[in-house]
Amino acid sequence: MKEKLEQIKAEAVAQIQAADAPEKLNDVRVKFLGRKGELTAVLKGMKDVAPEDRPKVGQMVNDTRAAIEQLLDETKAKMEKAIREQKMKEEVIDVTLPSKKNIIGHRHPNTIAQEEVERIFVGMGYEVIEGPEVEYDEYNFEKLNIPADHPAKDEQDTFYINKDIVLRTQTSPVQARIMEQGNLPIRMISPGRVFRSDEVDATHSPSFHQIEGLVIDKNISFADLKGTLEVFAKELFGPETKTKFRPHHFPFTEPSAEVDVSCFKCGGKGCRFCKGSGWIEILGCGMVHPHVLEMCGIDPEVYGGFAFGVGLERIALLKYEIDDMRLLYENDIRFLKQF
Ligand code: 2U9
Repeated sequence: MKEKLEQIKAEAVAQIQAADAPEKLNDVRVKFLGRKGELTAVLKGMKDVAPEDRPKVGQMVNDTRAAIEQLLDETKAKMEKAIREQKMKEEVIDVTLPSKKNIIGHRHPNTIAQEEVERIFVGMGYEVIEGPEVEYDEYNFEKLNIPADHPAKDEQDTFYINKDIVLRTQTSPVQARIMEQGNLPIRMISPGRVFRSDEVDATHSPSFHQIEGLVIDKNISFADLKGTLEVFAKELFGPETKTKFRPHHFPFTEPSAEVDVSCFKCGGKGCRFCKGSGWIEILGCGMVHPHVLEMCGIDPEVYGGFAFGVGLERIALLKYEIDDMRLLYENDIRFLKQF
């Protein structure tokens, strides 16, 4: 019996040592210790053992079972540890590798230019106020001193929704609405999309963007307008920039002017960029017409103010030396990424 048990134990040990996976160990466990296993078969044969030898044989069987069980447990633990270590090695995370990049697009040159203009005026104490793109004719034209028979109202220049409602042709109606609210003084800019029935070419589009500014207070003079726009031009195009105010006409301002800046490419000597003149036109401006003040509920005897308007695309084209406005609307990421 003793030999038989030793033989079983040796066989089990050999098979445990040969096992190369936890499942194989389980097979060995079933084969030797299971209900139909070899050791159980020995126990069942106890009835043939002389009663006086039974405790001794029983002890031997238990010792053999314990030894096999212990070896199985130890080998299983070793095996699982090795597997875990191997896995840790294979799954190692290199935290120094660059992370996956999200494709997040790029800010549009118009947006960059708008934020730059906003930064400059907010720095001078202006509020940024936006308004509706679809407007009453009354606010877009009438209150801005553009009466029914004015050529600016021409059907060919304006998108009409019906006879009273238009796609705004300028952002001035936003300012007319703020004036009507009557909280004075006013120091505001209104950026936004405007619409005019223009053919598309290198410098025109039926939809473009403006930023208009308005200041209403007591004792505002043309000197305030000049000083403000000189600061603006220097901030936008550099401290060496000179400004030139040329008389002009707008229905909503009197007197009115167009403003040129010295060419920031050649410094004013004349080059291809400024078409040899040394100057580049950037905006229109003027003192708010008394009639506009009156129509918006402000007493022109007490209050006065100035206003100005810039085309955002024009600023973007100049600042980033883009020679065709259509590039701004194609949204080709290869183009946009350059700014
Ligand atoms: C109110 C009163 C007056 C806004 C002004 C201009 C001059 C101007 C153009 C620039 C290029 C339009 O985008 S553009 O084509 N604008 O020259 N805009 S004064 O005057 C106002 C605005 C609101 C109540």
